[in-house]
Amino acid sequence: MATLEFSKLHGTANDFVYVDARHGVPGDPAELARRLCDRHRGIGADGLILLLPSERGDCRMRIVNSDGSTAEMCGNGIRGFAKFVLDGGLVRANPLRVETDAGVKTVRAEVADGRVRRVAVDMGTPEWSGRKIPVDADGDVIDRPLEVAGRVWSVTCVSMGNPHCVVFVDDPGALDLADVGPRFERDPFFPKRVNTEFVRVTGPARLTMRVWERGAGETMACGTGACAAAVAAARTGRADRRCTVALPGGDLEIEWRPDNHVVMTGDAVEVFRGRIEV
Ligand code: ZDP
Repeated sequence: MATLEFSKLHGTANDFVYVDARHGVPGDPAELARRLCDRHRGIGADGLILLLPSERGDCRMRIVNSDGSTAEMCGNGIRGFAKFVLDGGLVRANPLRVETDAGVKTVRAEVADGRVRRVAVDMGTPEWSGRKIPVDADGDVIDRPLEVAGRVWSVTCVSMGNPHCVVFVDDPGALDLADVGPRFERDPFFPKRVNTEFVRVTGPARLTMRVWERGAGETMACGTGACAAAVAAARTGRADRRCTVALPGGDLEIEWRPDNHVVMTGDAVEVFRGRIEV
């Protein structure tokens, strides 16, 4: 048995357990994530996020989904990560350069009364090339028909460091996501599985979406997913390059800059800190 200190934070209600793992963690991170994220037998979270040392940035973030799989990048999680690191004085740098499996991201924290409140993240550039996302297609996948769960959907695919499939629909609220989501996630068109966003364009600068996340199921929000929805909407002429994405857990502001970088801004909230025997 070992005692693990953790913080629990959320960004737009996408919640994570954060652990300073610069000196290691007890046992296997995948097993640890499954135990800690369990909402009945553990702390409860959509994923586990570890602070690690970095040679390329100020620090490194690793995200393990609640099912134990590893994700390359995590938009809501990286905002909480900045708050965890900066409020705790674990690393002192703002902007903070965070190494992820999707490259080094620059994170700017808005601080008020000595606490991080909102965070803007340069999420890098979208990757549209099918094989690189990866999806099982050559070239870009823009409004392409794909049959899943006995229905033909029009899908636009993009990587924001992790793979996304954006589907524009009239009424995301009417979908049986628990049925349709896993079928997208496990469809052979997506060799590394996929995060799927069901999006309604509600104005020239406003999208409403629900997300089924790879390795985590339906969540209240997905930062990389909101970026994916925004660039897919802009590229297909459905919305402006600057928009608000409304998710069940709250709003995210997304800007697809002229230099092709996507900047996401949203909240970062600490819920509690604690110790747990593992
Ligand atoms: O790519 C994946 O496996 C995602 N489930 C990772 C988590 C993404 C996240 N919800 C986000 O906000 O980008 C943290």
